[in-house]
Amino acid sequence: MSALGFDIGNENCVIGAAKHNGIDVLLNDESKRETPSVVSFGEKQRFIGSAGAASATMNPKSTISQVKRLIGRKFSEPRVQDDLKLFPFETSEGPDGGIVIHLNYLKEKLTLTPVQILAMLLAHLKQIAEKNLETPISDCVIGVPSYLTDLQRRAYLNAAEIAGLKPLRLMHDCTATALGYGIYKTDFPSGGPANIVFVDIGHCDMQVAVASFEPGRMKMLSHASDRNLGGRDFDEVLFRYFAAQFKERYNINVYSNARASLRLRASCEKLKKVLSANPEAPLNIECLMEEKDVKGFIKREDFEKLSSELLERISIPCRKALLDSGLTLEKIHTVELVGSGSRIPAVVKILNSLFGKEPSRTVNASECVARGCALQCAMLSPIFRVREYEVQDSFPFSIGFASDEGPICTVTNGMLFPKLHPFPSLKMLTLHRSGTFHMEAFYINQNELPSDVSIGISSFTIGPFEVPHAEKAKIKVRVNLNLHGIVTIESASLMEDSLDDSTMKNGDTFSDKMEPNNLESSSKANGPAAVRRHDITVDENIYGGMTPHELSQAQEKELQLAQQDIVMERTKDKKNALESYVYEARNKLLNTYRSFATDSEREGISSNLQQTEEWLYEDGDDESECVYIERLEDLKKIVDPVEHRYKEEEARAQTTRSLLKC
Ligand code: ATP
Ligand code: K
Ligand code: MG
Repeated sequence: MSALGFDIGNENCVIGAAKHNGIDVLLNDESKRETPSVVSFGEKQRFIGSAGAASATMNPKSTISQVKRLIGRKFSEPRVQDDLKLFPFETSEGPDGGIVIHLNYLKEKLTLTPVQILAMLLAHLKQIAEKNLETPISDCVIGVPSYLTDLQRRAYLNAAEIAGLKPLRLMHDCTATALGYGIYKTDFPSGGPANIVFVDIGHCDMQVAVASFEPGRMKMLSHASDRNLGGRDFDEVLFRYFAAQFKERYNINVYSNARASLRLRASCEKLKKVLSANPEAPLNIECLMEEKDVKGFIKREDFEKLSSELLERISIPCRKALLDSGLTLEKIHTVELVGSGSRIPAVVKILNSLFGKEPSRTVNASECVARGCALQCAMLSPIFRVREYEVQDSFPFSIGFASDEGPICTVTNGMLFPKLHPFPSLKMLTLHRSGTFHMEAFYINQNELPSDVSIGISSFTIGPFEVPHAEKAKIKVRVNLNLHGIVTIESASLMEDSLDDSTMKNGDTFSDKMEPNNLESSSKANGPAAVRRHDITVDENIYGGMTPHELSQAQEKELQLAQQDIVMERTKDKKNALESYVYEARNKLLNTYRSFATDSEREGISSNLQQTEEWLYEDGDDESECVYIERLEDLKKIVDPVEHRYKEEEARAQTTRSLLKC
């Protein structure tokens, strides 16, 4: 058994694994610590991760990257549309308003959702981990951006389920980073908590969090983010600059050509990295399009000028996180910079002036999320013993509840979990109802949410139930903002409470409006022994997402696609086996087997080997597994007798040698 942590970045994924002596980052098939977040559909099989990235330029229309941008989102969202314009693959609106990806695969039309693509990535990471650790894996913790909505969190869980993984927690990226940072650190300043700001700038987004550390525990004070600001936006600045330049200078329209766009974007990214270390950088692409070689050049200061709007936006979530943490700048001990997008010198400069101190880079910027998640997984798993350490996260959006008859607790407008409420968190609602009723979970404040997110989360039907001797019964509803940051009604029960009955008989009026004292904490959930409770059915209706039927269909599809990949891998193996057999047999026939075959046997075998070799390069280049197996069997039939004679002779010689030794 092991405990895994996954960082699913928009560009790269990282796998952390808790072992008994610490956390390791696992290497992929190419011995790399980062695995590209890419799924590519080849002619007959999928290529995922590094192999997917390798086939991206050859197959732009059937290569899906940046799926993180699309998970749990609506096709019609303006920002989604902006992204889709940049992606070479084809998409459309799904029946539920979600995104559907269209592919041609195995001579058929294939439609997939972003959740299914994420599942493929997760399954690939799972496979890498299983190969590394030589054991089946299901327990994991997956890092997620703090700005994810309820629906998006559910989408991550769906993807994990399709991939055969069991996430013990979806963990906010910055919380994972903070956990890894704090748990073994001993050199915090004395006298009060150490407050650290974490700034993570990745490929597509930036997240900022303020965490406070004390011996044995940490607490997330605030989360803020810009889900549309990351390294790729700086690439885009360069892309637009050079596309315009090339239009003028070479008369080519890069936008009209998917492959050329892809190549120019990739070159701009490289150029950007060069500019992080050098004051200027050249750009050269051979045969970009219309058989034209292109050349360009840019100075760092010009790049910074072109990026000024982006650079200004960096400070917005930083200010917000600081404000929400309730701390002043003087109370901030350190600013820790993570995520590879933060390597741009101008970004560091801005943070430096904003916080009034040089940001540190003591955390491993590309691995911290995966490591923190692995650590959390080990802490949650019963088979690992990790030092006692308390992690208290906070939720970035306010969540409220309403029922048929208005908001629960009118005083607070239905607020159940105010912004930055610690979670996981259980709340007990006490309502008085006479029959089946409905409740609704929603985000209270549109302003806290990323743009385009609607406030509705889910609705619940609670009932039916019998009301004994009274018009209204006391109903207790347990609401859980769970470890994943997903809000659910965990249970509802009818309370047969003698005390309530008596007050009712006294003619008291009952209100289901929540008064503050009706908001009990979970510890008071078990009432006095006199109370009898009966469970009531709760029917949950989530606004969007997958139905159980769709989920099982997706699981089936994934199995089928995975099986196809396995068959193709095996076919390659069998073809390779046949190929090496041909070379080996030819070699042996000339050497070790030489005196054990008759002339005609040798001739027969030779010509057969020759034929097979030619066949392999021509008609047999792309055959099915069993054809290669048969072909190999056929060859073996004529080579085996010779080999047999040779082995017999070898054995005889061996016996003679050992007899002589005696
Ligand atoms: P996200 O967190 O947004 O989902 P991710 O975790 O995959 O994405 P990272 O691996 O943290 O992203 O960062 C990738 C980004 O960092 C890319 O945009 C890449 O171009 C950029 N990057 C990497 N190295 C440098 C560098 N030396 N200078 C500037 N940018 C860099
Ligand atoms: K990453
Ligand atoms: Mg990241």
